[in-house]
Amino acid sequence: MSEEQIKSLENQFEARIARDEKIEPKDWMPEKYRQTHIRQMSQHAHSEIIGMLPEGNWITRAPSLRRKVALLAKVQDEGGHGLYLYSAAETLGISRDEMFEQLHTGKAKYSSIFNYPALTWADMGAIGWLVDGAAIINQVALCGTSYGPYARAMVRICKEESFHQRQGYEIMLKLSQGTQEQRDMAQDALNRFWWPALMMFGPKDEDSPHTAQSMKWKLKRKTNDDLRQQFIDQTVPQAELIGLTVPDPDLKWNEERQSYDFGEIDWDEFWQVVKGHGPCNKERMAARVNAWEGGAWVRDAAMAYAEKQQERKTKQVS
Ligand code: BYC
Repeated sequence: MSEEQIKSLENQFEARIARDEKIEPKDWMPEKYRQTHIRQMSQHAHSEIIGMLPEGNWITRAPSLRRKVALLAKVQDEGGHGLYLYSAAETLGISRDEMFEQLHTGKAKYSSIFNYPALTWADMGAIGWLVDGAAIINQVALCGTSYGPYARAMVRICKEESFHQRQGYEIMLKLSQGTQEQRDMAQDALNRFWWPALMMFGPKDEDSPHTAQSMKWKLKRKTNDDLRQQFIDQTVPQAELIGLTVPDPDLKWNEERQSYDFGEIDWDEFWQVVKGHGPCNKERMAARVNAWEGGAWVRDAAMAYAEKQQERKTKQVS
């Protein structure tokens, strides 16, 4: 293709983005648009799958049958989200095997939040309330993203995340109405998960290498800082309502901005965790690699079955 032809395709592409049209898998797209989406969507999928681990670990220890059923359903939903997202990413020409390879070799990232341990039952409340709460804010914006399969996956995922957030908040509500020990456990979970939840939105806009381009392509509809602020403004009143204290001495309502001012995030900690040195990075990756290796025989059997079926069909036709 000549340079002129490529320029013309790029112009048509930019015009479609400007008109808020969705880009579909068979449409022409700049290579960088395709690669950026593969990066973000596959990392999003990996986050959903790795995100099953901290909560999955508590299913057998849920304090009642009702809690166990809800947690089981939630963890299963996260697995489903990962599968939609892998399928959506595959429409961009990457295989699932390649995506797993990138995860297992550390080339692809996953959300920093899942490298923190879930130490008590209250952490199930804090994860649902804060982690799914942060995820919804990020994902509601992504429902308007420009790549059709990603946007459509987000619509369904957001509906399920909303149930997850409420089940987490309800756990925190019940604990905060309980004994002193239960209230302390809820406060301790909030203390440990508050700052890592704020880090989920990514680095500050000024330190984010991808935000400017992703905003232009309407992959991102809001910046990292805008979404973080929205999360804080929404969540602080929820903490107050159940009598918990947000662990930030600099948190203060700003009348002029009609928003909360908040303290400085520990960005060194964030980058340490992203680079693989968080409290649970090694454990999480080992669990995923083991699951992948242990499941090899299932994939082989499924492939052998599919090949046999195909052979049978070919024989019947000839
Ligand atoms: N953790 O330029 P930036 C869930 C990386 S799971 C790790 O701002 P971008 C749930 C970033 O990848 C929902 N890495 O990048 C599941 C980039 O590195 P690379 C998870 C992070 O992509 C189970 C570099 O830092 N949600 O709901 O424009 C149970 C520079 O950042 C993080 C999603 O995945 C981080 N927190 O913006 C419960 C949402 N932040 O790729 C709940 C989809 C940044 O150049 N993803 N990095 O090596 C996004 O919206 C965007 O990718 C981000 C980052 C806002 C996260």
